Amino acid sequence: MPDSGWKDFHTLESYIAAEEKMHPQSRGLFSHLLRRVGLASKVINSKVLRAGLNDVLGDHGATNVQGESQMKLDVIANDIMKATFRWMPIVIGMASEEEDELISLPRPNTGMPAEDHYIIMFDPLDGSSNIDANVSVGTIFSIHRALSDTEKKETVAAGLPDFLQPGYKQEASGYVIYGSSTMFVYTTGHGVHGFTLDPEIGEYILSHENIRIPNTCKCFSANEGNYNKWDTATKQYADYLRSGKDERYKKTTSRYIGSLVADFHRNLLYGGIFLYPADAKTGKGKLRLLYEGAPLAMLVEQAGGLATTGQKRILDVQPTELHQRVPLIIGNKHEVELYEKMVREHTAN
Ligand code: P6P
Repeated sequence: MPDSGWKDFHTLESYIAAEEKMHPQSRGLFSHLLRRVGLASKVINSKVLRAGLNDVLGDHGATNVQGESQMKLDVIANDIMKATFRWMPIVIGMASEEEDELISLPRPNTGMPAEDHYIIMFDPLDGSSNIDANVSVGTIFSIHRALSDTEKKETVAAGLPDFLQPGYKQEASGYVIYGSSTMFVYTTGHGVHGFTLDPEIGEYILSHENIRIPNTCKCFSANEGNYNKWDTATKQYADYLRSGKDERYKKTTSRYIGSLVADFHRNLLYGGIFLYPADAKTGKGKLRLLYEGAPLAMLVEQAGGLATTGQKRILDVQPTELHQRVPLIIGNKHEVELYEKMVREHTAN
């Protein structure tokens, strides 16, 4: 019988179902939530692909809580994410980069304990300032179990503890990159797995199982236009990597897209270090902890890498507010540990 060449293949749905079997007590509700993230991303993908055609480009005219101008696609992607999860009985809250406050959802009488309910946080369309130039953009998501076992919170503040959990407690995290192809990359703590969207059938097909970040620093990724705003340790670190003094960095090249998901995805596959350090003046970073730093930190650690603020492992940072920003240094374990060493040495002097 001639062989057509077809190999066994997993879709996102079948892979999630296979992972679910690792949890015999699972009711499949978490898997359903994860699959819904995949669905939402397909809808967002269809909007991103047609951005130039639907006159959705350009400024939406509003600004978000970050003080950033909202591109129309930001708003559309945010609405798609909210519409996807709002009705799910196991989702009791959402938070978004595009929403000033958290969205607390009524606790239906599911009869299930609190820990079988979840909150989801997301940056619906990261890198959106690049949309008009057709640069890759992405969706980043983070899922935590709900902590409290109370009815619908009467105040937004009462719901906050469910969201202000350290990154090491995430149940799952991932991103979708809308690039030359669309990929869904996620982890539930059992490795990092990548799925490529086949536009002909509208299915995510397993293409990158058990992604491991190569132990080579192929890319140095930072907005070097901010060099003069960096603190001394960061400047010394950048200078050292670029000096070529160390054999490890002889072939390191500078690559910066200015779209976090695209920069992260490239470094995850090729090896490298991404830095968005604190501004020496404000002492603050630009990127947000809960729906950018923490989800990517979970992924990179599952892939053998590391993520730090410079002083602390990102996954150990105890959040204090919904949209808090952190310095983010993320990528190869060797390079992250070298950065932390330089920061310690500089602080000690
Ligand atoms: P800068 C995009 O606006 C974003 O939030 C991230 O996707 C990206 O890593 C960062 O900002 C780029 O910031 O200051 O280098 O333009």
